[in-house]
Amino acid sequence: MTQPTIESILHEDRMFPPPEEFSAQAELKSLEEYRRLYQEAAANPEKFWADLADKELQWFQKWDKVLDWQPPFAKWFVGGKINISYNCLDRHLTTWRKNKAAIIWQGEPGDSRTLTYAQLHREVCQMANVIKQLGVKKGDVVGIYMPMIPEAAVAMLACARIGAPHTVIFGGFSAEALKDRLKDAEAKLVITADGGWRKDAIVPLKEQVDKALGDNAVPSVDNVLVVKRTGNKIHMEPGRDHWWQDLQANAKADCPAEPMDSEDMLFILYTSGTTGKPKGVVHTTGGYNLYTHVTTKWAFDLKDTDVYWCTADIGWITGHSYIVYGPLSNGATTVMYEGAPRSSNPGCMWDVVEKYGVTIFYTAPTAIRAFIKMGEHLPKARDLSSLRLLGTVGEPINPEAWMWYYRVIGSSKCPIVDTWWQTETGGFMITPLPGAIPTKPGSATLPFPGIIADVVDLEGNPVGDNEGGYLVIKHPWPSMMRTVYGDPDRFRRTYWEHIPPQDGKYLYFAGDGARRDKDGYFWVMGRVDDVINVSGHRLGTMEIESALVSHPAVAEAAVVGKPDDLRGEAIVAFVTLEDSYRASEQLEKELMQHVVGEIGALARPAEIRFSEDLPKTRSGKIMRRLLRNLAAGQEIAGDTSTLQDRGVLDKLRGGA
Ligand code: 7RM
Repeated sequence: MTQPTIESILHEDRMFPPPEEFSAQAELKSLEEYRRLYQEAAANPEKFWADLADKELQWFQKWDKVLDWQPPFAKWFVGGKINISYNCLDRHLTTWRKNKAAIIWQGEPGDSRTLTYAQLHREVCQMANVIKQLGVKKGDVVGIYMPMIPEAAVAMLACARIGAPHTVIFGGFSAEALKDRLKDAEAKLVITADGGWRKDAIVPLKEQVDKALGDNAVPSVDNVLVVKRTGNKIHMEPGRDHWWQDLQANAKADCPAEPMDSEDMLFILYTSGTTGKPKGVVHTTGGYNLYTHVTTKWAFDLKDTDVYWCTADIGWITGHSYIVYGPLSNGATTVMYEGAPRSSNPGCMWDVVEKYGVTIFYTAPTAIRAFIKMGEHLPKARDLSSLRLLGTVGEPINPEAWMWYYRVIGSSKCPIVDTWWQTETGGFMITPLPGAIPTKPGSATLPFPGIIADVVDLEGNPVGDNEGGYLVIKHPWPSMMRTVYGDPDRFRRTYWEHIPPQDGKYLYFAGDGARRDKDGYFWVMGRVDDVINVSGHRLGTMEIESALVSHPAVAEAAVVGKPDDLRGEAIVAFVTLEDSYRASEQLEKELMQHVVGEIGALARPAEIRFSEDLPKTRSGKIMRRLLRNLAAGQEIAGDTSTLQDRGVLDKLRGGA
């Protein structure tokens, strides 16, 4: 079951209205209500967001101006003072939520922990004080390289509390990738753990940090704060490394939240793009807090009685917006799980649902496809009756996977919210509001109120119903990325000039292809650029190519995605070797391992094909389109007249 094609979903006309009982208790109860709200927001987005900012968040000082839009640079709630850690913690302490579970954590070897809002607040304050003690000041960047343990969320909230932007680096990234990101962000402090559990094994996170910082490779880093998690033996560098538990013992449990400017940087999160190194996506404080708050509340129909579980890792935007900030800002109970399904425990996800009575479950199509493969008997053997809403994110979902999710996990009674958004957008852009919008399997349905989305051609002209085009956003929104860290020019070029602005009108180019059906529903088809989506993780083909070429044996490399049943796409690398090297299975393994070392296991090629040459245009550009056809085992489609040497294709086909 590979990613849906336009042919397969053009014929998808199943429609699932929200269950009546669900709508009755939802904040938005009908399509008419949604449309009314949508129109109202579209007519005056600034007023719409300002009213919500007033109602939903606590400000130390109100803003002077809702939106300052100097395309493509936006400022929201200009002059306002706010702290997201305050909105996620302190304001709940004066209500009954003080002793409500904020985080329920299920650790991998079987341990677990629940932190109430009061306890979480205390621990965040302690860490904030420790971070300050280690010399971190407002504006200093802190790197977070952590397993899925509560201290990961504590670290983020502690940084936010004192105004130190965090940059979370996914624990699956290699030392090399970690180093690049810490360097680019000029991090002062790294927060990590002695290790984390990953499918029955310990991931040596601290060892990776040591490697990344070795030879003073990141001179900005003065200190490393290490959380004891697994108890495995690690090296502690005197003067640089500190145990969190030691410093916590003497840390004060009170630390006032710093009043931040709305536009102060909250975090940098690196994400893959078409060219060059991953870019640091910059998000700021006020608009991000508002948008993640409101989208969590409406798209998940969040109630105080919910036990909400998002299965993402904190290292991705989904973990930032929808494990930590959105849910906690709403005073919700958010579940964190360190484990993952694996052959030794294939039903573990359903055990977590049953154990905690999870009511809202949010995961990725790649996980759903894995659940399907592991078999219905696993969820069927558990009591999943607590579930009332399901969500999906990360890539287009195949209608058949959607149907399985609906029937087997949701017992044909839970609405499914298919949420389309990106690291860059900060929060959901196109998503059902589950009490109001009928769903269609495979469609993210309609834009969130306040979001003006469209499908256009390369000139920016809207295309007709069911015609493919580029997905764009036509008006700024509060949680939009503000810039690429240290490279505003790249921000402008990548997102705002791909489709040339007309009469000063800038369109945000998402990099996705989409179509809109006669009901106005959006069907996202996937990336139109050289970004591949492996198990819901974004990887730039350029990054993987650069990793390959950095190996002495490799002369040239071209990387493409090929359809894959489980992962959506799998990485196929075409490689030409330096003269003194010969292709071998041994070398193939070595190159795969090399990519893992440069980027991380998530970038390991599924296949490496050695070739004497790569198909190129006369001007020397590698024709990836042809390689994609070859990798997928398809006939070469489209025009090959620009190909420099047609013999190359025959050779590649023969050799494949
Ligand atoms: C949240 C996240 C973003 C890219 C995006 C799309 C794809 C995400 C959906 C989807 C179809 C969805 N951030 N994508 N959600 N495609 N339907 N519901 O995934 O920055 O890592 O990736 O993911 O291609 O551009 S991300």
